[in-house]
Amino acid sequence: MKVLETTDLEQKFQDKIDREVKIEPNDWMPDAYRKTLIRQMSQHAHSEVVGMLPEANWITRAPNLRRKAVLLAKVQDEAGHGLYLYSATETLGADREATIDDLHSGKAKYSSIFNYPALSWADIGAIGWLVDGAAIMNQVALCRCSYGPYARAMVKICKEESFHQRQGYELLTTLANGTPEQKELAQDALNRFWWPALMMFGPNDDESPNSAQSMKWKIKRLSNDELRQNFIDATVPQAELIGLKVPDENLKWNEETGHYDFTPINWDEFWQVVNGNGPCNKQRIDARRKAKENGMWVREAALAFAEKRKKKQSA
Ligand code: BYC
Repeated sequence: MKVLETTDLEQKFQDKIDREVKIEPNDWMPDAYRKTLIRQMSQHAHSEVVGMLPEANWITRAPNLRRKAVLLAKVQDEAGHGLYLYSATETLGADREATIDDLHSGKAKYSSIFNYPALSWADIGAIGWLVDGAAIMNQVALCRCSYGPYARAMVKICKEESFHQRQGYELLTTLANGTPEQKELAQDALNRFWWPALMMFGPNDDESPNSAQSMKWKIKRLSNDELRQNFIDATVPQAELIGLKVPDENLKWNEETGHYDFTPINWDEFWQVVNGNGPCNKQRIDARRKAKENGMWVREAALAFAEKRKKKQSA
C-alpha cells in the first residue's frame, strides 16, 4: 500500500476543499488548519459567553414583561451558542477546560465589542440591531465554511441571531418613535455602538495576518473588508428609516462603486481594546472567572456523583 507523503496529503486536502467537500473531524487535515480552526472557533465560543454579560445586566431592569422575556430568551440563546461552539471545537481535539482557562488567563481573545458597556436600555436595542447584525453578516458566510461541524453549527446559530437582530431593531424603532428623550437615548446608543460594531469584522484586509490562508482553506469566504462594507450598506438605510443618524460625517453613497464611502476606522482604539485596555476588559474576565469559581461546587458534586455511580455499577 502506498504511504502518502505529507505533501500528497496536503494536495488531496486542498483538492477536497476546492471541490467544496466538507472536512469532517476524523479526516486528515494539516496541523495549521486544525490550529486556525481551534483559534477561531474557541474565540467565537468565548465571544458568545462573554457577550451575555452586557445584556444580562439589563434583565432585571427591562421595562415590561414582554421585553424581559425576549431579553431572557436572547441571553439564553447566546449561552447555547457558546456551548455548541465549545463542543464543535472539541471535535478538533481541543480540551474544553484548557480553552476556557486560556480565556480566564487573558491568553485567548474574544470579540472586542463586548468590552464596551451597555449604559442605557437603548443599548440593548443597539446590541441586537448592530452587534447581532454584524455577527450574522459574518456568520452567514461561515455557514459555508469548509469544516463541517463549524458550518453546521452556524446554520442553527444564524437562525437565532436573526431573531436577535430583529428584536434589537424593533426595540430601537420603538424608542426612535417615542418621546424626544427616548429618541435621544436611541441616537446616543447608535453613536456609541456604531464604530465598535464596524471593528467586529477585524483589521483591514491588508493588515489581517490570517485572512489569505483562511480564504484559501475556505474557512473564511468573504474578507473582513467585504463583510464590513456589506454590513454598512445594509445598515445605513435601516438607520435612516427610523430617523437616526449614523455618526460618520463622511458617510456617503457612492454611485460608481455602488457602496457607501465611510471614514477610516480608528485602529488604535481597536488594538487597545483587543490588547486588554478597553473600558470593560477587566470587568468581563473577572465576571467569567468568578462564575467558574462560584459554580465549582456543582462540578465537584456532579463528579462525585458520577464516581459513586461508577463504583456501584462495577460492584
Ligand atoms: N475582536 O487576521 P485577522 C455574537 C484578532 S459573538 C477581537 O483578521 P481572523 C454575539 C484576530 O483574532 C460573534 N480580536 O483574524 C454574542 C487575530 O488575532 P489572533 C463573534 C479580533 O481570525 C453575544 C488578529 O485580530 N463572532 O454574535 O482571520 C451577544 C488579526 O485578525 C477581532 C466571531 O467570533 C475582534 N473584533 O478574522 C450578541 C466570528 N478581529 O487570533 C452577539 C468568528 C480580529 O491571530 N470569527 N481579531 O491572535 C471570525 O470570523 C474571525 O476570527 C474574525 C477575524 C473575522 C473575527
